[in-house]
Amino acid sequence: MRVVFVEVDTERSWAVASIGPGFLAAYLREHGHEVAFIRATVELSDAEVVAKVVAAGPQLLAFSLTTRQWLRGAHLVACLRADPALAAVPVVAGGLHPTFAPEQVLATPGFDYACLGEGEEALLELVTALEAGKPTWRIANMWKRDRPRPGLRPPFEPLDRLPFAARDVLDEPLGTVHMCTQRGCPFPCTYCAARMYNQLYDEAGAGEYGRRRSHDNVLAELHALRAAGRLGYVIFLDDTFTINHGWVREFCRRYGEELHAPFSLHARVETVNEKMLHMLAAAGCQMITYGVESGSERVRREIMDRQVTNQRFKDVFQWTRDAGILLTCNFMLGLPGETRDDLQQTLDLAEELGVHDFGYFVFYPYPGTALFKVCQERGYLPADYLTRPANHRQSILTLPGLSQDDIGEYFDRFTALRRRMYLARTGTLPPEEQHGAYDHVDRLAATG
Ligand code: B12
Ligand code: SF4
Repeated sequence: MRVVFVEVDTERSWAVASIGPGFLAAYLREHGHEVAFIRATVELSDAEVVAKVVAAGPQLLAFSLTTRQWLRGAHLVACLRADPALAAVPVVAGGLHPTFAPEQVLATPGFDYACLGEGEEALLELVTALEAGKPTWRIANMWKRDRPRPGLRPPFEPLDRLPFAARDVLDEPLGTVHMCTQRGCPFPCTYCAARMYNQLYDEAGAGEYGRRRSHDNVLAELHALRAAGRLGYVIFLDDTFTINHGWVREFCRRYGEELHAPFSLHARVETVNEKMLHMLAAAGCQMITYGVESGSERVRREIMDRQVTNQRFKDVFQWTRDAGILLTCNFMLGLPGETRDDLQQTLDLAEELGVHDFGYFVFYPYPGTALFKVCQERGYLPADYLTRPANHRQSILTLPGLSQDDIGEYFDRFTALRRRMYLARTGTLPPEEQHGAYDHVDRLAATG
């Protein structure tokens, strides 16, 4: 069967497409199916997207959707299904949004199946059943419209049995490779949708979601990429790369000896120490992104379920710099229970930490998360939240302690801080290049 994955870009194209389809496409190809990939970039009109998809000749259309991609994704599905050439082509959606808002997805015209959780085996089973003309409503993880919710199959194990990701579907710039070595995160952050996979599988009694690939398997993929002339810079996308110190130690030893390509990763400050940071640097680590999220210890403790102190951030950031690794971090603004004073503390900490760069996002309550429930129960969420954009620049919430203007003001103050940091870095450049850096900051602020 010929499956066409459509990547839905929203305000801008990210440097990598959705990762899930990279795994799914490789798995389908391994089992003899054809896969094509189309990126619906923001420049493309609806008609152009439809024309590209029709030309790709799909027998099944597949969408991977975050909540942010949902609105345009639903719109494009309606446009695609309105075309006579595609009216009878079934549509399946998977990823974070369909997993945690499946009822909404299946109630939306054009969607036939919502995949809950991991998709490799479920999608293969769906494709096989469609091809054979067999019933498709009893496939674990694959919820068919107007049918009962299916059960969950156990997480795929071992991850080493999965084929390496299909790079054409990831649409990476040549030389940069994105790698996933683990699935699942055990931490309890209340705003995070990623950790909800663990909870989903736990509650369904389907098994332990957290798994990691072996060193042999990860390195074999990287060696293959080097042999193909693709290995320039490696971005490890894992939620918390540094979770298991034994795994990281062995990784650093082997990666440093065998590959030593520059790489970046995400970490939590609680999971690193000075020694590990030096090991990572020696192996080729050039940049680490840490989640700071708030400068208010009260907000982190009482609202986010994160017990870490501000001092820990300062210490770990210093150790990271001492190891010669660049730093970036992320902040959130506008959580339920936050005040202007908390936002000021976040801005102050951002300034004090003096990182290479940072991201800052207006809080959006993702379906399935603990903070989504808080917002719903306390009436902060508007009734029509499902039709409002999740753009991370404007809050959709009505909060007692913070107005939209307060959040907007602090969003702008973060943009101004980022401009100042860029200026400090580019101050010695000619004025036109400094303006280029300003434009970059403003573009990011305008597109989230
Ligand atoms: C890598 C990553 C990115 C990458 C790639 C995006 C992507 N969707 O893969 C980039 C940098 C582009 C990115 C950007 C953003 N991201 Co991001 N990202 C991640 C991260 C860290 C890992 C994703 C990943 O690689 N997973 C590994 C793969 C194998 O798992 P998977 O994607 O879940 O796919 C499996 C199943 O879901 C399913 N599946 C997935 N798609 C499909 C499709 C079909 C047809 C089927 C059948 C099954 C299926 O099968 C897959 C294989 O088993 C996740 C956290 C996480 N752990 O999920 C956040 C995460 C997905 N991102 C998130 C967010 C908020 C964003 C941004 C909005 C941030 C921003 N600044 O605005 C943007 C939005 C991007 C967009 N296009 O809309 C949220 C999404 C929450 C939500 N409910 O929507 C997450 C969960 C982080 C979090 N902690 O909450 N992100
Ligand atoms: S550590 Fe990161 S991925 Fe894990 S639950 Fe917290 S925010 Fe989510």
